[in-house]
Parts: sequence; structure tokens; C-alpha cells
Amino acid sequence: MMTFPTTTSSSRKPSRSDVNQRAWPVLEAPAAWRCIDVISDLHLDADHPQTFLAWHHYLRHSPAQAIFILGDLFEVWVGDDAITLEPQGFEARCVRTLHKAANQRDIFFLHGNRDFLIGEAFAQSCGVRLLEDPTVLQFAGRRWLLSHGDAMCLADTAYQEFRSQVRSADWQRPFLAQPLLQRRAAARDLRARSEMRKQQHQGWVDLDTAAVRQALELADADTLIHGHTHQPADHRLEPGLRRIVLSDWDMHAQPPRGEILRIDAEGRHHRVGVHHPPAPPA
Ligand SMILES: [Mn+2]
Repeated sequence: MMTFPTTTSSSRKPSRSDVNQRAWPVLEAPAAWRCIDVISDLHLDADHPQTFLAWHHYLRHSPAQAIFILGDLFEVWVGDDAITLEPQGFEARCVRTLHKAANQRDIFFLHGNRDFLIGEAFAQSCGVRLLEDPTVLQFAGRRWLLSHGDAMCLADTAYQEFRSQVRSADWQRPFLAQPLLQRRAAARDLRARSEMRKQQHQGWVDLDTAAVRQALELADADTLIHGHTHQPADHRLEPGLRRIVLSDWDMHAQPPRGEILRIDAEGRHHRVGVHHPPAPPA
């Protein structure tokens, strides 16, 4: 797991050699990309068909040459084998949707805290490229740092402990060895407990500003784009840094929520609202 120190012990700027030592993966955008989209936190599940339909419609019609999905595409993901074990299931349906979309344009995905179990089998079955969290994107003459964001929510120490546990092979191997039904039940249980915890603590934890600033400096980037908190905003951080927070999607909410961050070849970004898809044919 990537660790972000809570405090900076010195005010010294990282030197080029520090940056190289802690180099995060860099994705260089091909010159053919004129515009890209960044989305996150769709929390797709079978019980929210309107959100699925809006996403399906969006993937077909986006003008972007590349789409970056910054985690929590799914409400829960209990293992890539769900795609083949239940070919008529919701996961398989999403994979078919992604596969069609990936034939039209490049699609990238990095893990959220709900779908951290997505693996290479998923990526291969839908033609999506998995990215590490964080990844530096070089596009429009600038460096953008892409992340889900949960790893930088340092004030939630209980979550950070949980996170490092479930991201380890020692936890994942026995978990994935369980039958699919058992994994689904375990995921439901985990979600119920996390909802309870959220209610007890009344609120949400934001990203740690010092960790964000340090990550940006190490990445030699000026803008972090992330999701996770569901608190869309454009934060300015000294010195000249920015943190762009994506919206989650919920087409069943009143009013419905869904947003795309679109970045053009000049590096200008704007938010595009997602609307209810046209009603499916009767
Ligand atoms: Mn999340």
C-alpha cells in the first residue's frame, strides 16, 4: 500500500531524484486524444437500473477519446469469477457494456474501496486498462494526478487499517477461495457494518491536505482529480495546486445526480451533467 506521511518533516521541495525514487506510474496521452472524460463513484448495482442505463447511454455517446473511471464503478465487487459463473448476472452485463465501449475508445480504471477486488480477468474480458492508484496522466501539456482518494483520508485510521488488510494477498486469497454466494453475503455484511459506523460517526472524512500536497509535489503535478467523498468541488491549495473532486452518480436520487469531468486538449475542464437516458423501447 502507498503510504502518505501525515506531516512533512521539512519544507524542502522534493528534488528531481526524490521524484524519481518515488515515481508513480505515468501515462502519456497519445496525441490523438482531443478530449478526455473522468468519472467515478457510479456505485452500479442491479437495484439501480436508471444509473446503469444512464452510464450505458453515456458510454455510447461521449465525444471523448479516453474515459478514466476513478473507482467505485460498482457498489460491490466480490471477484472476477462472477462474470463467468453468472453469465446472465449484473456483473457480466456491465462487462459487455464496457467491452462495447472499449471498442470505441480507451477506457481506464483504478480501484475504489468498493471494487478493489477487480482484477486482470475483469480487465481482459472488457478491454479496460487497470491503473495503479495514484497514476500521473500527462495530457494537454500538463501532469494530472488521478486517484480514488480513499488512501489519503488519513484521519479515518480505522478505515486505513481495514484498507491495508483487505488490499493484502493474505486477506484476498482466502476470501476469493470462498464460494461466490458466501462472498456476496460477506460483502453485504461488511457494507451494513460500514453504514452503521458512518451513522455513528455522523459524517465523512475528507482527504488530508498535507498528504494531497505532498502527493502532487512527488508527482510533479498541479492538479489532483479524485472521487470517493461524493463532495464535488474545485479546491485551490497553496502553492498553485488544485484538487478537483468528482460527483457520484445516482439517477434514483431526487434530483438525480451524475457528472462527468471533461478535459480538452488545452487543459480546460468543465463538468457535464448526466441525464436520464431515453426510456427503453417498450
Ligand atoms: Mn469510495
